[in-house]
Amino acid sequence: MIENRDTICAISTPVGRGAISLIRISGKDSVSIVREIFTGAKRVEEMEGGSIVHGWIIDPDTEERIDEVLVSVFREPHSYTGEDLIEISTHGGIVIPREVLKLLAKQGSRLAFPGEFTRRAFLNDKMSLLEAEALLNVVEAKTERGARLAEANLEGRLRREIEGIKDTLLNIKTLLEATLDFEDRERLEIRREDIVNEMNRLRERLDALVLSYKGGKILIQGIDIAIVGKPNVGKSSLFNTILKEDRAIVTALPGTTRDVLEGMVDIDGYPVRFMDMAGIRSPLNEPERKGIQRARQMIDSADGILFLMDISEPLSTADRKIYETIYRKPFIPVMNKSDLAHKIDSIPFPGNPVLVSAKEHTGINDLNKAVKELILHILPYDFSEDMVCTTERQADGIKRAIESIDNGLGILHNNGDLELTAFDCGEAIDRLKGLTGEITEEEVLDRIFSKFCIGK
Ligand SMILES: Nc1nc2c(ncn2[C@@H]2O[C@H](COP(=O)(O)OP(=O)(O)OP(=O)(O)O)[C@@H](O)[C@H]2O)c(=O)[nH]1
Ligand SMILES: [Mg+2]
Repeated sequence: MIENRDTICAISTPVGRGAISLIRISGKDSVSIVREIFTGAKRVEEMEGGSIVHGWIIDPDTEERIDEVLVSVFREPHSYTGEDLIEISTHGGIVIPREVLKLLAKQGSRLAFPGEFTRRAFLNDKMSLLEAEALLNVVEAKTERGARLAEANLEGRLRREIEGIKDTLLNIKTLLEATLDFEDRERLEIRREDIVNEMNRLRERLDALVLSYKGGKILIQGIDIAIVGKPNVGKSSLFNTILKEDRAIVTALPGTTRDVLEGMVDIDGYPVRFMDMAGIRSPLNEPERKGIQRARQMIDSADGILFLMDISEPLSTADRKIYETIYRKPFIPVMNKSDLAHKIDSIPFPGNPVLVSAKEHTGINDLNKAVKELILHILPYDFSEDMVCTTERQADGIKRAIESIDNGLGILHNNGDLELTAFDCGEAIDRLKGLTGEITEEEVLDRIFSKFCIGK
């Protein structure tokens, strides 16, 4: 996309029901455009930055009053985008905000692309790419824990760590380049060891960040847990009980569920996505065959499994077969229908079975506890929420910087040319700059900002 700085507008609140709708206009002509359609206690062009005024949106062609509004004016560079920016709060609904938008377009403002306001904020140095991604995470976060993490990154925590590492790399590079002119061999050798140590420390910090992504992903996007078992063991019943909603169809007929249903629950601050699916057996017909195929795909992609069995029936070959397909994943054996007479007293699988009754809603606390343990088991060893990267782009960028550092270290170990190590440090710095957005590629920007909604 070409970076032209024309004036853009969009509805920034969700369209539809809601008391208020917020329309944003950003760009050099914001003030002159809004001036044409607004009449109020003060003229927009006379308003100070950061001030707000009450008035009316008027269709300049018919002089008809469209809506009673509040208009806030922010002046370049003290605005979200860094440009002249106006926010119009109109009444909610679908009709009025769209009408105002149409008037703005008629006056020469263009409809914004997804994420275009934030993209301009980035281009005007209002935030780094890491903070733009954190902003997206704030919106995506499903639990308080995830939101806190996103807020910390929005506030610059991850960027400061990356910048700290980048500065140290720059010092090393400068030192290496200075050492090139150095004649005294002995001192040069001392430095070589110092530099190796310093680079190893940086590598450890970057490694920790890459590892943290697994946790960041779980905290922001959630962890996927598939409810797996043979038909009729009570998967859909348990799914409904966990979600506290009557979502999935439950019948006494084996083979009821065909589609995959998913629902999100907050377990101790971790967003957990449970998936109900078809029971695994030899399918009786085409719809069931397709359902089981989907269930198998979900088993493959899930982070963890609830392996559901029916305690009121003896364990069967079908249960054992299912175990064969899930045992490579982290799983929890769950015995359902514990309200009925027990026909299983032990299982030939590892793990402590959790006893539940989806019907009587018992054992759910124990199940939640087991799920939390499973999450802690999936999270990287030593995971702390202090310093976490949350997007694949961040993890990949850091991995690439580590590669450059490793190349440089390899050269130092083999007593190679210091100039080459200096070059690798420079490359690592550039890769970190790509991460923060100091070095940008259009394609990367397109990818990041297209994930935003229109009006953000
Ligand atoms: N007594 C008792 N019955 C249960 C319990 N959980 C489920 N059921 C019954 O078991 C039958 C099957 O329940 P579902 O939840 O549909 O089982 P499912 O595993 O989703 O079955 P499919 O979708 O066919 O694979 C229904 O008649 C439920 O009422 C339970 O904890 N106790
Ligand atoms: Mg079902």
